[in-house]
Amino acid sequence: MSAGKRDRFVAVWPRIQAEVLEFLDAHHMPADAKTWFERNLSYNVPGGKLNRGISVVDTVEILRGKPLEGEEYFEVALLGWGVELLQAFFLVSDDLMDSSITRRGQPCWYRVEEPQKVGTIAVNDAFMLEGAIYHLLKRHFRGRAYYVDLLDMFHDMTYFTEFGQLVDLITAPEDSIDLTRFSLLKHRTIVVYKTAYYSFYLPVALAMIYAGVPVPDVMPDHAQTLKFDEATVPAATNGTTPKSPYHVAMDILLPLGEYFQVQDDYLDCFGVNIGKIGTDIVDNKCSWVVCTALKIASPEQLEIIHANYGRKSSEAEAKCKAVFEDLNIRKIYTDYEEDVYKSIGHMIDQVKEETWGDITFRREIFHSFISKIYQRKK
Ligand code: DMA
Ligand code: MG
Ligand code: MG
Ligand code: MG
Repeated sequence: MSAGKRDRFVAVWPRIQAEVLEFLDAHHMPADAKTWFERNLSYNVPGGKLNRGISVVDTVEILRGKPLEGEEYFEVALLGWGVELLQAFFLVSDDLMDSSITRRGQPCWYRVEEPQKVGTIAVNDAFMLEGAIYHLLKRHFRGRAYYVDLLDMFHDMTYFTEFGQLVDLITAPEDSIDLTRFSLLKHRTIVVYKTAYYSFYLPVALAMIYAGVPVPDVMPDHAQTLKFDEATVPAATNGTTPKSPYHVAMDILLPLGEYFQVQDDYLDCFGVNIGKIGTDIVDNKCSWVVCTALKIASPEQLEIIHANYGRKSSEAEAKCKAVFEDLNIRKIYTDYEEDVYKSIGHMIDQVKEETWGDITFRREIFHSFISKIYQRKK
């Protein structure tokens, strides 16, 4: 990604943050509450890679075939910051639930002690990050015909993410370690819901709604057709009716999001300087790494994994990692990455480009996305 693109996106954040905080003034909130929220926003929203937010801008520009200018740029960037606020809401709560230590190279928000201990106030702070999204949407889009489509999109993707977090968390209970609950199919259910919908489909769908790609009567959600016993996430419709561009986008972006979360799971175990300390082994998570290991481990190796996975000790964690090294999970991962990169590339090649007035649904939308994550190291 060019530095200029990122800088331009970051440059609108102060205005967005100021709009959010202005509303607390309008409600005569005490000064310390405003200062608290300001710190919450500054600490949790702008410090990440910003891929999700910038993808909203990229997608509208690709649909239009030209760069956005002035107030239009601001509006689209605001939708992008909406996705980043949603991400911050999920991460603040995820770190609390996962008992994580660091995020983006600094202590997780709930662990901050100065100038005042955050602790479980982080729960309310997460809710407020979410609340800011709807305040901003109302302020800027209340009168537009597509306002309700934007709202639905944020709400639906939020709900799906929460489904995914639920399955992630109950599949990893702290007190009962039972690896028979884990499989790559279970993993797919978890990651499509907890990551793919909001990280991949949401930014593109928002951009399509904003740019004016016609919204079908029934938006895709895969509930009818998403079968987790098949090798790839299948088509969103049965083929009798032509697919809407939203369906086409979902067909590509869910597998892409699955690949992204496999990378996240891999980096949790094998990454260096990823800005966060991996906790998946100690947290007993159904991660791609352990699911892959369980499939190929010898009886002796299985015994070591069973005895050490999900235990609250770094010795046990190290024993699991040693088995994962012996099983050559690193090599299996690089092969997986090549395969999935190729197969998603083929899916993109088959997208039919379509034009409505001055907007064109282009393959470039998906190329731009996959190039942001291919072989990522953090
Ligand atoms: C990420 O799962 C999903 C959401 C909705 C935050 P994770 O716990 O693997 O994320 P991380 O590795 O960033 O803690
Ligand atoms: Mg986590
Ligand atoms: Mg988690
Ligand atoms: Mg992770």
